[in-house]
Amino acid sequence: MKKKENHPSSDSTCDSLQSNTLDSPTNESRRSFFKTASATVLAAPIVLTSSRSEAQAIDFPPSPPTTPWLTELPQAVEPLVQTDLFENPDRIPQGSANTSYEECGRNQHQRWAEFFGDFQLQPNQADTYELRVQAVQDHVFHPDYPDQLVWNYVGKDANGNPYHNPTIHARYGRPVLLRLYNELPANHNGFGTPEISLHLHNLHTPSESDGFPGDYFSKTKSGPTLSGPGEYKDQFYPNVYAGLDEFPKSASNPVGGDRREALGTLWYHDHCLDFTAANATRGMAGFYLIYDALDSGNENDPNPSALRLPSGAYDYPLAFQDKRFDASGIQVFDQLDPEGTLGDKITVNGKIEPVLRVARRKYRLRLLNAGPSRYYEFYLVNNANAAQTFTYIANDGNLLPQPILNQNKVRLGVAERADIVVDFSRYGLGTELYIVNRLQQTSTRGPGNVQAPGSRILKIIVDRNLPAGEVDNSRVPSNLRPIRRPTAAEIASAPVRSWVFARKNGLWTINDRLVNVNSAAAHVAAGSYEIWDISNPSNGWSHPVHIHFEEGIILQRFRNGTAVAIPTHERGRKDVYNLGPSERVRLFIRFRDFPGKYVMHCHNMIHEDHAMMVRFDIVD
Ligand SMILES: [Cu+2]
Repeated sequence: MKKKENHPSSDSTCDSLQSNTLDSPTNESRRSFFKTASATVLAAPIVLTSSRSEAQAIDFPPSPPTTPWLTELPQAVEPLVQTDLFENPDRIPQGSANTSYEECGRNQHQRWAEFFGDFQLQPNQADTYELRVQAVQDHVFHPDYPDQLVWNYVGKDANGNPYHNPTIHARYGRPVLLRLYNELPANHNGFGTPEISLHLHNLHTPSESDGFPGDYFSKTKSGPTLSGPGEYKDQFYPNVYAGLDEFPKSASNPVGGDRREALGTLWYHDHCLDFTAANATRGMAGFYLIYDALDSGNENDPNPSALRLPSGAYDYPLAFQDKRFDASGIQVFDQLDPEGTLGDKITVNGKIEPVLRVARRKYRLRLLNAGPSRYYEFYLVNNANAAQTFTYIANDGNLLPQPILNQNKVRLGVAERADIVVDFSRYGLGTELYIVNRLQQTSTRGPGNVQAPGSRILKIIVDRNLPAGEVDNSRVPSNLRPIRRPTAAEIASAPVRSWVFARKNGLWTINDRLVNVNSAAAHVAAGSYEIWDISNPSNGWSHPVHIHFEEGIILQRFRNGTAVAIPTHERGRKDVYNLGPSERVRLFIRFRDFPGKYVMHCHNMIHEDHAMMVRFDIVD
C-alpha cells in the first residue's frame, strides 16, 4: 500500500488515496479511488505525486510464461451493426442534452440544425449505434491465464450476440450518432475508474463529442466540464472533411470540407481525466474505420478514381497493447505510480500470441499502438527471422500522397497507426510468418535500441488459396490521396506557439504546467492556422505528442538542436508527433469548423495521466 501526496496546486482535501493496483479477487486491500473522492476532488488531478519513491513503487515480477500460438484470430473483422435509436420516443437523439431522460449534461451538439434541420434526429439521417461500457468477467487473454475481468465497449453483432470493442465502419458524408451507456459498477475495486469519456482519435469531431477528459460521466458523477451525470451520452460524429467552412457542402462537394483531409484508420478509447492509462488498459479501446469515394472500402469498385485497396475480410485492423500479469495470470497495473507499469505481454486485438490465418492474396493491415506506454518497431519475418517487405500506405490514419514501397519495418509510438499492404500471394501454402517487435524497452520512459531477432507477437499462417472464382482485384495505386501543404506565405505568416514537454518534481508538464481541464493555456481563432513548436529538452525519455481534432504537417525536425531529415512516413498529415530524447518538431496546423475545448497531451498514457496534458480552446 502506498500513499501519494496531492497535487500541490489542487484544492483537494483527499489525502488518503489507497493503492488499488492488484486485481486478484482475494486481495482485500484494494480500494476504489472514488469511494473516498468527493465531487470537488474530481475537479482536479488527484493521483499526482511530487516525487517518485522507489520504495513505494510496485515492482511487478515478469508476467508468467505462456504457450504461444494457441489462439486464433477471426478471419475477418465484422463491422458493428446499427442500433435503432428511435424505438424509445423519450430518447430520440437531439441537439441538446436529454437530461430529462438520463442523458448526462453535455453541451449542445454544434451545427446540429445545419445537419439535421429539426431539434430531433429523423430516421435515416444518420447511422446510429449504441455501445454499453460493461464489466466483462470472462475475458481470455490467453488460455494459460484465468478468465478475468475487462471493461469493454459492448455492442451487438448481426446475430444479436455481444460484440466486444467492435469495429465501426463509417463513411464521409454520412453522420454517425453513437450513444454510449456507462454500465460500469460504481463500487469497482482494482485499477481503472468507472467514470468514462469516449475519445475518437482523431476524427474532426466537435468539442462536446470529442471525449474531452473533463467530460467524464457515470450515472452518479460528472466531470468538471459537464453540467450533470447521466446514464448515457450521445456523441455526434459529423463525418465531414476538415475545412467545412472553407469548402462548404455543395453539389460538387456533397460531403463538405476538404477531401484531401480524409482520414481512414481511427480508434476510440477512454479518455477519463487522470485514468486514461488505467481505463484503456482495463480494455476500453476499439477501431473506427472511415471510408469515402476514394478509399471506398471496395476493391471491386467500378468508380475509376477509387483506389481499390484490399477490402472486406482482407482489410484487417490489429491493435497492440502492452500488459502485465501477476503470478496467477491476472492483469495488474499501478495507476498511482507516475511511471506506471510497463507491459511485458503484448496483446493483439486482446489476445496474447495469437494466430492469424490468411489467404494467398493482398491484405491491408491496419496496425495500431493502443498503449498505454510501449513503443514498437515491427517487422514481418519468416521462420528464419528474415525481414519481409510490404507497402506502407498510411500513417496515423492518413493515406500518404504516394505509397512507400519495399518497406520492412514500422515504428509506432502510442496511438500512432500504420496501414500496410502485404501481398501473401508470394508465399506458398503453409508458410509461417511473424510480426515481431525488435524495439527494446525497459521502462515506461521511452524505448531503447533495436535488436534482432526481436519477440514474436503475432503468427501469420498462409493457409489457403482464394476460393474458386474469386480474384484479388485489389491494388495499390502509385498515387493515393493528395495532400494540402501550407504555402510559403502561410508558413511565413503563421504565429508560432511553443510547447515544452518536460518533467518537474516527478511529474510531467507542458510549459511548466500540470493539466488543468478548467483553464485553457491557449486560445486559437477558428479558421486560423499556426505553427506549433513542440520540444522535449530531456534526454531521458520520449513523448508521443497527440493534438486532438486537427492533423498537422511536420515542417522541421531537430535533434540536439540540429535539423534532421523527416522520415518519409512522417511526410503526410499526422496527429501524433514523436519527440524522442532532445528532439523538437515544428508543425503547421489549422483550427477549423467547430469551436470549443480540446486537448494536446503526451499519448504515453502514463505521462498523460500524470499530468502531461494541456487544454486549448478554439474560439470564434
Ligand atoms: Cu510522454
